[in-house]
Amino acid sequence: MVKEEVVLVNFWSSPFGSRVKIALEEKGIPYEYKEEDLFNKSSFLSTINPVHNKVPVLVHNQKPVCESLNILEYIDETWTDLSHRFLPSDPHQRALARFWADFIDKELYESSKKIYRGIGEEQVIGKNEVLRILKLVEGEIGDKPFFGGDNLGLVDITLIPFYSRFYTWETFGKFSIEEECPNLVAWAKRCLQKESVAKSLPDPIKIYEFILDLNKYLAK
Ligand SMILES: N[C@@H](CCC(=O)N[C@@H](CS)C(=O)NCC(=O)O)C(=O)O
Repeated sequence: MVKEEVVLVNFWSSPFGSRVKIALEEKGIPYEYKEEDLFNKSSFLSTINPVHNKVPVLVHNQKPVCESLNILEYIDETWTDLSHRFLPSDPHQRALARFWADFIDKELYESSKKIYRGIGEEQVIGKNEVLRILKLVEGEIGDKPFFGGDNLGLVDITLIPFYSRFYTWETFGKFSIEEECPNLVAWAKRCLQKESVAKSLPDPIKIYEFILDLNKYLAK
């Protein structure tokens, strides 16, 4: 068998990078981890992601794949024989999973930034937007253990990295996500029981401290 070379280029706090870590862990794919200093980006990053110059990038046998959702689908399509599939086989179910993953991807990060970067009215807007998104998403779990059914699927892997940021959002925004979205928090706790998730998510306190420092750095 040809030896696979799998490298993940990432920055430790990235929720997008955590998605890729979870996917690789779920499939049991051995990989090399390369931490990229986003405050002093390497020339390697611009070689492997010349369009966006962002992490994560998965380099599989020297071929880079960019954009976390694209990487998740690439992993799912490349290692089909390992573990379960992240995307359902039914085309309509697959379209729905892609819809929700895309919705989370486009909306949640940007709205959440208003909570910890904004002040006054902007912060309130961010909090309301985040709760609207989380409540819509929560409605999609239904009575399944995971969005993907009995296993983690595309939507679970897209959303769960943001759980590490709930503490930051709640502390800055002075609200409780568990009070507003109890089923979603129960889902997140279920996800954390999976080793693939537990070992891929950064510590919420470290994220909070990092964001405090980043806010100071950006204010300079
Ligand atoms: N849509 C991208 C987002 C990636 C992204 O925003 N990465 C951030 C780290 S969390 C980054 O590399 N930022 C560096 C920069 O913006 O210069 C994905 O899903 O992979």
